[in-house]
Amino acid sequence: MFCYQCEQTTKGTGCTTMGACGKDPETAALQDLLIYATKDIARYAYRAHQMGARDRAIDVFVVKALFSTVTNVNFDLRWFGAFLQEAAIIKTKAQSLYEQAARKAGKTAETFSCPVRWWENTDDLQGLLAKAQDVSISKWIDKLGGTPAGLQELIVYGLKGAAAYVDHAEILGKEDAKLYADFHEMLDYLTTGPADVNDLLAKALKTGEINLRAMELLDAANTGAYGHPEPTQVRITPVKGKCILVSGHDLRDLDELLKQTEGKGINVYTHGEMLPCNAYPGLKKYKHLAGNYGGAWQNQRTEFDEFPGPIVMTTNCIMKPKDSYKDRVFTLGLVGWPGVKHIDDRNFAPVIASALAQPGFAADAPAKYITVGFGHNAVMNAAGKVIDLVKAGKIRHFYLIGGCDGAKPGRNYYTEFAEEVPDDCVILTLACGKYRFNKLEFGDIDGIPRLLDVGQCNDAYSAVQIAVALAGAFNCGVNDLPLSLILSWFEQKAVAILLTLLHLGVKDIRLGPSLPAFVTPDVLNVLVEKFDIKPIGDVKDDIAATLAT
Ligand code: SF4
Ligand code: SF3
Repeated sequence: MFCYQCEQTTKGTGCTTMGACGKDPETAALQDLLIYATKDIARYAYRAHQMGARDRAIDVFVVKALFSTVTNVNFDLRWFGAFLQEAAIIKTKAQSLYEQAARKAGKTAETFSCPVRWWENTDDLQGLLAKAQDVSISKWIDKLGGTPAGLQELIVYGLKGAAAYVDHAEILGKEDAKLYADFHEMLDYLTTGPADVNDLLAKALKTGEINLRAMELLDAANTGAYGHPEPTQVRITPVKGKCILVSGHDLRDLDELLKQTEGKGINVYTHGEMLPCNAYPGLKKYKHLAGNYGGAWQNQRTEFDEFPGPIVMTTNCIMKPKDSYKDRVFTLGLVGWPGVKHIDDRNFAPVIASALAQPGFAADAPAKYITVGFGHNAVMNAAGKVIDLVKAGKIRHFYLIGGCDGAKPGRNYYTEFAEEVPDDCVILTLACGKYRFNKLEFGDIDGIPRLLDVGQCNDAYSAVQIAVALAGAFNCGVNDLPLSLILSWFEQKAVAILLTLLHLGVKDIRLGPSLPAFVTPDVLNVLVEKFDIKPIGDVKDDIAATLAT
């Protein structure tokens, strides 16, 4: 196997014998083959779209396939075997859709050769595994060289991240045919074996634009279904009683669970990236949404062990469950772990039965709260005051300290950075990296909290909206604002967001805790030259540098 798609990749270069995440070589191989299959399917789907023909099943499948290969989503070999069987059916559909559309348009359909005949005998697992060896990323690196291969992967990872957001939006009934077509176009581009560095970089930025629209679509889906997040005090200590913990990112899953548990004497707690759900009017209306339990994903093996009830994993990031709590874990949607129960069609009856059979919390813990819910709508409502405070010199600088969390010790940088931010500066934060500092006391500046939790990783869209609005108010560009971006990455959604920021021309981003293995020194040079992107360094030096500009 060779996988270097996430920040925890072995030795910072690539997982080759077993994933640091727990992904085994066979599952990694089928994930590679599935990505190869989506590219093959996209050749037909893209051309069909161009002639006005689409099949929603193809579009949705490609997005789900991409999302399923994001780090820490699905570790189940059999699942990917089944996915490839479905992919073969989808390929036939896409091909005939394209050929019919071409016939209708009086054109001759192109024919494509595909060296690895992945769609044949998909029920033969060993055969699939053998074919997967021919599409391993290390093969592309050997063939094209590290820089072009890494840039191709950068695009694939950006698409994987964007696919997660498109999938969440689709679940809430929001879709955009053009967005699906753009996924196909980009995947089709990758089948041509592009090696021109400038062209690949331009396409990577285009992937950032695709992700911007994906996040916009999801923002509309989430706020359309559940209202705009509003500043909300969330309890972060448990209360007495039976309980269920929900982790991941999907709002609809939480909503359905809250509906089905209403009146059953079970409290529901959010975990990880579900914390911002407590701020949506359509979700916080449920009295038994009792607050948040625990922190970011990488602490789950301790936190889940101690939680006295079942745990529902809605998206990434699942880790290998300990035997002590494995029978209390339930996966949903695209998440999978071999031997862990999977909930279909959001029928939570088994989860409820498990909650009632578990002890629950014996007593109330001392009450503690944090405030969340500063999405773009809430911040815009306070924009007038914020602008006055900037003009009066009371707010000197804004920091966006956000992104994924992870287990590396270097991530303490983000905690120290937040602690060292001067008192006359405001911190915006988003995604699970915020758990590094969101329980600290930051106070306020004339009533404006110094720590504003914008939401989940996909709410980077909100942060962009806020930055654009501030730039508008000060009649300047986003890069001229007293704003610095201090980002942490872990998986491919963070890659997608980074590409979005670069697409928007945002410069001077500090990125850590380490730089992606798929970005070679050549590519890094270009990024530094064009975007002044830098690795994180010493906290005090970095703060001084940001305040000096
Ligand atoms: Fe390694 Fe990350 Fe790939 Fe897992 S997802 S195999 S940790 S690079
Ligand atoms: Fe976190 Fe997985 Fe990326 Fe949604 S939950 S930001 S790491």
